[in-house]
Amino acid sequence: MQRGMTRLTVAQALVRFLSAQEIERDGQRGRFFAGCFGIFGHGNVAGIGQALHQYRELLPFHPARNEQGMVHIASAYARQRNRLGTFACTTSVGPGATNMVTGAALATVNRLPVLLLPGDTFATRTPHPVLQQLEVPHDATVSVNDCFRPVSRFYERVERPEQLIGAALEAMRVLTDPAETGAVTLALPEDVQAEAFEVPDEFLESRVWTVYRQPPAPEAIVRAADLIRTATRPLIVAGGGVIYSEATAALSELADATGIPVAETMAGRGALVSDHPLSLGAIGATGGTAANRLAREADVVIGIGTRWSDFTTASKSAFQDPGVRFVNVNVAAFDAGKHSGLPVLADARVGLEELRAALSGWRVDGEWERRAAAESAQWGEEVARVQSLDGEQAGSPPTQAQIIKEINDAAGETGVVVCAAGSAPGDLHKLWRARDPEGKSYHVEYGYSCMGYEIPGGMGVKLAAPEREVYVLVGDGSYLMLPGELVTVVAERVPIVIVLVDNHGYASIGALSRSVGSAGFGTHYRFSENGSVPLDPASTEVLPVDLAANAQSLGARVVRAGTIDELRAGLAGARGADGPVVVYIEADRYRGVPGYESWWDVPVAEVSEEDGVREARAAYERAHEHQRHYLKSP
Ligand SMILES: Cc1ncc(C[n+]2csc(CCOP(=O)(O)OP(=O)(O)O)c2C)c(N)n1
Ligand SMILES: [Mg+2]
Repeated sequence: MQRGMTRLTVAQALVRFLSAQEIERDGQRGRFFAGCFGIFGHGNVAGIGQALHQYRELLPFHPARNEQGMVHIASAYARQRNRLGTFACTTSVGPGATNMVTGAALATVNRLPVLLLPGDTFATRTPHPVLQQLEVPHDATVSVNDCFRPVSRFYERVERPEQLIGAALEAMRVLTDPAETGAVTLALPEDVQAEAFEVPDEFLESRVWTVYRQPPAPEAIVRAADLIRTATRPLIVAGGGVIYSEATAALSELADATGIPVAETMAGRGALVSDHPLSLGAIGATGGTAANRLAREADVVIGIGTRWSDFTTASKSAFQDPGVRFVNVNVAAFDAGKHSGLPVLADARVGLEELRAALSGWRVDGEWERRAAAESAQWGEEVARVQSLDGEQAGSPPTQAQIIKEINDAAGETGVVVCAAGSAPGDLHKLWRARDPEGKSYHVEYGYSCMGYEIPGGMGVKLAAPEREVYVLVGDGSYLMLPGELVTVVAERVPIVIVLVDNHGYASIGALSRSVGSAGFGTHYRFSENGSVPLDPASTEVLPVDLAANAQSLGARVVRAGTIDELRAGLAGARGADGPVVVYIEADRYRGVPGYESWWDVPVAEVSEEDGVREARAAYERAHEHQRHYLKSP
């Protein structure tokens, strides 16, 4: 054996490498991989599984229940840590591996680092076809892991041991680069995992990856400041990049110095505390009147760390000024170029600080500032009105708006709400009062809006921030997608509060379906009209399903709340628990929070025999006229 070399299996070398990776930003340094989640099968148990066991002191292992769920845990952890840490995820070959594809897409869409280590079929191909292998007759190099290619920011199949070294370093470069990050997949054939090779000791030594704060090009800042100075109705749109870059203080300083009002995307919600005088709150399809009215008139829109999703832009109808122009401060060139914007390629914090310096002495038109204050005050009244609408008094269960208010109050300044899909994200986006100056109280995964993210997501947040209280808001539909991960939360003794809102089906899609003329078809949990046994006409509408009992059977402490008062008591009683507490509550399916002067492009059937659809199509065509291309160059 050569000097400076150690003979290890590929899996052992990889586990040791992962445990030695560190990340640093602003002089703060820490380990990058908090551990490894996994589910073992023949495709990883003898390779990665053996290595994780041998080095369990170096890289803590956590068993998960569903491979998708464990990727969600890693994504949520990474988001809460502002992308300065994550978990690795190991699976067997075949179904275990492909179960991670949805998680990979979620991470990549949201630009969150996760390292995926799916097992793969033999590099030698000798025993093929192995259990769970997909055979592709015309291409022997294909395996199901090729599904990871479009959803990964870096993909490699390690077919020979020596390949591991380059692959691992490239994986780390991508994971720790804020402009490139997302899911990174290293597919590991099961024979290669167990194969030994001479590993250079340097590969195993501690390695620090520094996240530098990319400064903007000086000319770009001059041009951006010149453009903003010409504006009479400028608007800042704060995205997730503001929070990941820890730029919330820089944002409020820029707003204070210039008087430019701030609207927030889903990922950027909470970038400015809600009681800041220039906070307009949520913008876009799930936005409020303050942000949406000012957006309609804005002449220069300054996007900071946003990827301009259709929810933010109201499907490109939010900004209606004919000459509207965009400045995009973003660490990713891909996003900085959107909407024909003036690209300011930079870290959000440095970009905001330099913009403030370049705009020194300039202040927004007083009329616009007064407008912002008036709209903001009016929106605050509307939020209070909506949250005072009492379902119970109307003889029905509490409304979701009321439930959100209780969670918001319980969460205080630093508690975190976690959510992903259904009607709750839109309601939260509109109603949440953000109080944490670091902008970490609002964790709604709305890039992929993946049902099932909520419970594993809450666990990831709590692992990343044990000092914060975590409140998961999950609908009955989302709960049923991935309830098994509750067992992981129980096993790991993670004290989070899960508010399970049962409205007997997909209230959100039901409302959407009614709005496109399809009467809520297929969105209500009830006995099927096409069921195997003829439907008893006297049967009740609600299915005999007890989700609270389900959660209890999975090991959680469960509180059944029938009223808002019982919800409040349940939330208070959950404090100090040593594991998850599920507060189950039924909510009014139909008394939802309305939309506010916005639109979402969901195409309606152009021809139909149904009157409702024809009416919806006519409304769709009228709304569509407001869609823009934003082609005007800055
Ligand atoms: C994995 C996945 N499948 C489908 C969808 C489409 N979808 C969005 S919301 C929703 C219904 C969610 O139901 P629930 O969690 O009960 O929330 P509610 O709409 O009732 O508030 C569906 C099916 C999705 N977002 N994610
Ligand atoms: Mg529901």
